[in-house]
Formats: sequence, C-alpha cells, structure tokens
Amino acid sequence: MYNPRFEKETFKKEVKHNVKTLYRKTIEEATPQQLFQAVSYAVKEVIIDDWIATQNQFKKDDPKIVYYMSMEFLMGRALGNNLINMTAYKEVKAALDEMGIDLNAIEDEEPDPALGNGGLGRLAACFLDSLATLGYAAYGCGIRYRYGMFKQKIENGYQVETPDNWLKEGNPFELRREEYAKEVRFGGNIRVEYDDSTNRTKFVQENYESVLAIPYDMPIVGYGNHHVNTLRIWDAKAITDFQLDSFDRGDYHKAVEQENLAKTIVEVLYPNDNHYAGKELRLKQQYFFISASIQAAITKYKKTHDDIHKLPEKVIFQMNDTHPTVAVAELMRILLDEEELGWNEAWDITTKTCAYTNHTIMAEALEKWPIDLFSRLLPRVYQIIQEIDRRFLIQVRERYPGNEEKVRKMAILYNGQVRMAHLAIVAGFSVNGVARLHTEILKNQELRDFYEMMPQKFNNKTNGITQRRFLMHGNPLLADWVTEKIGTKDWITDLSLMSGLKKYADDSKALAEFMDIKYKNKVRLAEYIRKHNGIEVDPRSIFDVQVKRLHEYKRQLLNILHVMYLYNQIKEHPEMSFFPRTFIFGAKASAGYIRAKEIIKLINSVADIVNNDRSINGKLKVVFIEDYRVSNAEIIFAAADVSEQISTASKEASGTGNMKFMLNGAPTLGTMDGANVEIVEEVGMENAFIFGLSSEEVINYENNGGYHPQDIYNSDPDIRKVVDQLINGTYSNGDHEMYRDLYNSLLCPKDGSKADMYFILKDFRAYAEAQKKVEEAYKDKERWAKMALLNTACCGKFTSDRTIQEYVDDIWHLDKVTVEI
Ligand code: 26V
Repeated sequence: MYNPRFEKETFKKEVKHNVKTLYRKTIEEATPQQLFQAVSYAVKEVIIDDWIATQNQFKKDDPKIVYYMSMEFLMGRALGNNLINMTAYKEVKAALDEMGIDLNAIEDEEPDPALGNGGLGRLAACFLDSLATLGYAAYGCGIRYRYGMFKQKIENGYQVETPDNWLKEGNPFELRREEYAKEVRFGGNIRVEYDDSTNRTKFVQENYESVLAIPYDMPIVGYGNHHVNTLRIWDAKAITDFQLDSFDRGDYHKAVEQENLAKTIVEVLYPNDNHYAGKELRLKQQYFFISASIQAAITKYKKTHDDIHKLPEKVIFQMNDTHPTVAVAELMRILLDEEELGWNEAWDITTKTCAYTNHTIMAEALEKWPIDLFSRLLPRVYQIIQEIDRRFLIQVRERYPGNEEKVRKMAILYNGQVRMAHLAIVAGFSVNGVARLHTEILKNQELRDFYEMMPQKFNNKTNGITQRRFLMHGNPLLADWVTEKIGTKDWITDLSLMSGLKKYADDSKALAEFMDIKYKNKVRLAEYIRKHNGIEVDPRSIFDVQVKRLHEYKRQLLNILHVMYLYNQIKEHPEMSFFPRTFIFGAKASAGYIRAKEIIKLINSVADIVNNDRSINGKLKVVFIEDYRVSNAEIIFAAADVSEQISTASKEASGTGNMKFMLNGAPTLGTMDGANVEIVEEVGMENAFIFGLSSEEVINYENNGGYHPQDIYNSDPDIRKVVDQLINGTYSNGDHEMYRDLYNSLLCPKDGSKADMYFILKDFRAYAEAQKKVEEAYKDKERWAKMALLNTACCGKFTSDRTIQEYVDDIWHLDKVTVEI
C-alpha cells in the first residue's frame, strides 16, 4: 500500500525539522535517543490526522463503544508497530537509510512501555490492536504508572529488580489531556439526608480525601484502515487548595496529604502475577482508574444522548479479570446518586453494560478484600455492594430453599471479605474463560454454583495474538516469505489464509527456505545472547525455549531438572548419541516470590556448570535471558525450534506465548492444558509433543489429597540422582542448603502444603520421553521442517482478530466503523 503521507522527501524534511526545533541540532549531531524522538514525532504527526478523522467518524456514526478496563496494558514499543500498521515501515526505513539512520537502532532507543505483568496485560494490548484493525470503537482504560514492570538484572545468578523509569526521556506518542480531568474521592463518611422536595434519600460523602485523575491518551493504530482508537491511561494529581471545598481551603495538612496520595497512587505497577496480596494501595489504584474511566464514559455518553436508560445500547465495560470489578458498584453509584435513578433501573442498566473475563483458576489469585479496609476506603461503594449482595442472596434462597451452604458459598460478602469474582459474576451479563478447557473447568469446578444458577452468562473466548507484531514486526523474513508463498499479503488481516502454506508441506525447496529463515533468526538471537549474556551458542543446535513469568505451576523447575538429568546422562554415557541443544529461559519472578527466585538461581547455577564443562563438547548449553520483555520476546519467538508449554494440566488458563511460537514455526512440547489443547487440535497430534497428566487426572489427585512423590523418588534412580543434586552441593559449590527449599517442595514441604503440588516428579518420565521424541524428530531434517511449517500453516485460529470478532458477535455487539479520509 503506497502511503503518500510518508513520501520520502517530505518525511526526511520533517525529521530534520524536528531535530532542529526539539534539540537545536543537525541529524549528524543528534544522539540516537534524539533521533528516536524526532522520528516518532514525525510519525505521530501523520497518526494524528487519522486519529482526528476517526473521532469525527465516531461523531457521525455514533457507534457502540467498548471500554476495555484493565489494570495492565503490556504494550511493547510503539514506533515500529505504528509504522507497520500505518503501512509505512518499509518506506520510512528506506527514507532513514538515505539519511544514514538505521531504523532498527532507532527502535532500540524506545523503552518498552511495560505497564503489565504478563499474559493478561499482553492480551489487552493484542486486543487493542485487533479492535482498531477490525474498525471497532474502543477505549483501553488503565493507569499511567510512573514505574512499570521492574527491570531484571541477574547478579551472581540471582534476580535483582531495578525501577523501570520508562518516562525518563518523555513519551512522544502520548497526549496529556488536562481538560478531561476527573475527581476521585476516597474515605470519609456518608451522611444520609432526606430531600422532601424530591422524596429521595441522598447520600453525601463527607470528610473524604480526593485526587484529580488526568488522562493521557495514546493512539492505537489499526492496520491499513486509518482507524485510530485510544488507550487512555490516568495520572494522578493533587487537587490544589484553590479547588478544595471552601471549608477546607487553607488546610495545609489536607493539602499535603492529598499531594502524597496523588503521588503514591500511580507510582508503581504491582509486579504480582497470579498472587493476591491484599494491599490497600492496590485497591486505591483500582478505584482510582475505574472511577475516572466510568465518569469519563458517562460524560461522553451524555454529551450526545439524553436518555441514560439507553446507555447499554452504546456502552460496554469489559472487565479484564476482577481487578476492575469495583466498576459495577461505581456505575451503580453514579446512576443512583448522580443520575437519581431508582435501584431497579440502575441495576438493569449496570447488568446490561458490564461483562467479566476470568483469566486464572489459581486460588491464590482470587481477590478478596477485607471488609473493614474496603468500607473505610470506599464507604458509598461498599453500601451499594451490601445491597447488591442482600438482593442476590434473596434470589439464592428462593432458588435453593433451606440451603444455607449454597448461600455461604455464593455470597459476595462473606467471612469479613468482599469476594470480587462473585460481584463480577452477579453484576456482569457475561462471564468468559480464555480457552475451551479453562471455560469448562470454570463451569464444572471453580464456578460451578454460579454456572448452575445462571448458565446463560457463561461463554468461552479462546485467546489470540496479533500477527502484526509477532510476525510482521518480529519476523520480517518469514513474513515476506509467507506473502510470497501464498501470493497475498491478506494474511496480515486474515490469518486463516496461512493455511495456504499447507501445500508446501512436502515441497523440499520450500521447506529448505523455511528452515533457512529459521536459521537466520537463530543467528540473530545468538548474537543477542552473545551481546547480553556473553555466552556463545551454536545456531545449529536445537533452540528449546521457555519464556514466561516464573511460577511454580508453569514448571520451569521441571525443565531445569530435566536439563540436569540430560547432563548426568551425557556424563555417564559419553558415547551416547546426543543432538546439541540450547535451553533458553526468560522469566521474571515477582519480587516477593522466594521460591520462584530460587528457581532462577538454580537455572543460572546449572548454566554455569554445564556451559563451562569442556568435556561435553558444547552438546548442552543453558541460557537465562535477562529482562525478558516484549521487545526481546519478538526476537526469541522468531528463533525458537521448540516451544515449552509444560504447565501442570488445569493450571494455565490459556497461554498466549504458545500461540506466538506456533505462528513462528516452533512445535509445542507441552501438556494438555489451556490453549495447547486447541493448538494440537489445529495442527494435529503428530506435529506436537504432548505428555503428562490430563487436567482430570490432576484434579482427581488434588481432590484426593495429592500423590506420593516419595514413591517415584525411591523407585527411579535417575530422578533420585537429580533431586539429590539439589542438596549435595553439585550446583551450589558444596552448599547443601542453597536449594534445600526446592528439594523439600518436591518431597516434604515445611509450610504444610502438599508435596510436589505441581506434579513435577509425576510427569518427569513422560516429559523426558517427549524430549527424546523431539530429538529424534529434529534429527530427521525434512520431517522437522514439515512439522515446523505446519505449525505456521495451522495457526490461523489464534489471531486476536478472531477472538475480538467473537467478543463482538457474542458479547459486545459493536458496530463497524469505516473511517473516511
Ligand atoms: C493476577 C493478580 C492477582 C491479584 C494481585 C495482582 C494480580 C496481577 C495480575 C494477575 C493476573 C493473573 C492472571 C493472568 O495473567 N492470567 C493469564 O492470562 C492470560 C491471558 O488470558 C492467559 O493466557 C494465561 O494463561 C493466564 O495465566
């Protein structure tokens, strides 16, 4: 697509102009960071036109809008992605080349906006990309954290966290929009008064603290359609004494307190993934961005509509997990107290606009706020939740007379806690899981009582990923090859066309080309590893990759124990045939998750020993990639041979990394968990390596008190040897205590939990056998190439475009917008 607005000479002039006006410099004098800024401003200039055109189109068409409410948006870098979606990447690259500027180097100057932890935040980012590309009106609503996900350093094998000051140099793509600020109130008390003139009881919040929420807007560019949506993230600012109630004016202490509240609220993203910690500041963050977002949505709606009852025709609030669930009570508050509706009317509107997505069944992730904390911080919202609960329990008792057990199990307020998931299910009209298996587990296990009472709410939306970032941008060689082979670029917006590659599955020439691209991408990753880790890896070895957050259920421990086992095998049988393998890890552990950090240390210790053992002739290498994040992920997926998806079955809701590997031609080595099940369904069992307990088996063991890892330890000498190496000093310079906790977690935990809760030893043999099959398959070059190619060819289902279209068809019912330019 030719893009006149990126005409070479015009664009070059624009960049020169920006360098001059921003920095009083010439191109030659500018630093790489300054060039990044200048180029970004030149790109933004063009985006803004489309952004305005899109907003004008919205005014004309008045489409229904989805507000995607999320505590996290793991956007990754914007420059390259925006260029791709503006269909100007190659033009701009050429223009910059002529100026002696390397676009890739410029892109590397951009910090990764890491306003998210992992899967849930990255999914939100892929969804925004697809919403804009499909032409739907959408806002992402979130928080502009001053510090995003921490930067990870590895020092002496240990993870060290340092702050991510991503805004240090300024963010060229954002717009501060002070004029749309909203006030958000915390604490105080509620005075109830009766208004005779209207016959209404009024609830007045007094003695509260408040902050101003200031929106920053970032453009979300659709692919090749001039559609630009908005990611609106909120910053906090103290309300100046000028704006304080006249009563409070001049109250110095209050002014200082509000200043502090504003500063702390948006200070940092909590780096927990799947673990609820019950921190008051976290609840403040939640209410802060939700209140501001809902207020803004209502203001916007009312500007062009006069009947608030019709809100559900124009607005959807999609809650990304339970973190934004306070939205339902905040919406009720506004409808009751500000719009002065009756309860039933307000409830009718709320339950037609709010919908909830569940992203995990891990019990420790469930948000349950202590009532005393919650009611102190959000007194009016709490009253409303009490009333929602009261009315809901009447229904439960009607449906299950005399069954107080049901009432206890389903209540929103119970045992001194507010159960956010129950609130989300009761108030939302839709509850969805993120992969078929996950949704079935929700219906039949975790949320069984709710499913029984309101089955119509439950539905599945299998996750997806955007091919624009994870193929076009991350793997341009393969992207161009795909276009050539299937004879069209249309896969960029219709991933089902990838099936056109299937006809090359037995074409030796095509297979060789495909593997040659893989090889080049492996060379690129090997260079990255040399530069960042100082480790030499052989691009001809099998690149076996596990990159994701560090969590026990994801079982990086199983992976590294297996590496230890292989190392033992090679040492014991030096004559044994063994295809060289590079095991690549990348993972951040939540700062307070001690056991996860021990696993990182173990991986690095094993790497130290194995990589420096000359006697094994480089057959085995272990690499831990520091600071795994979106930007290096793109390089890693492109270079992977094997995709490790080895979670304990039933625990991984979906996984999305699995899909990114598949897209880039890496077969899955995994359990029947999350979306792996659907991946195998698409690509065929023969093109994946599946092993281990099924989710039913895992759940069965769990319901019967676990299993006995000691039996396995006693009967399998290879496993015993590996487990013993955790405490005999092999990987710890003779220190017998360094990995004692990991050893205990497998055999005899000291914290009262079950031994080997994640079935690592139980699945070990099956995993080792599956790994053996990987090696056999890889040795047969043509067979492997065919498997790899078929993975790319069969990935069509896993585009987030498909996922979003399903959300639109079944939940949101949005209108398509065509931006006229
Ligand atoms: C949960 C919690 C719990 C409370 C405290 C802070 C916090 C922060 C983040 C999370 C998110 C955990 C849920 C999550 O990321 N789930 C992942 O969602 C992906 C997208 O649906 C899915 O592919 C992964 O399987 C799932 O683990």
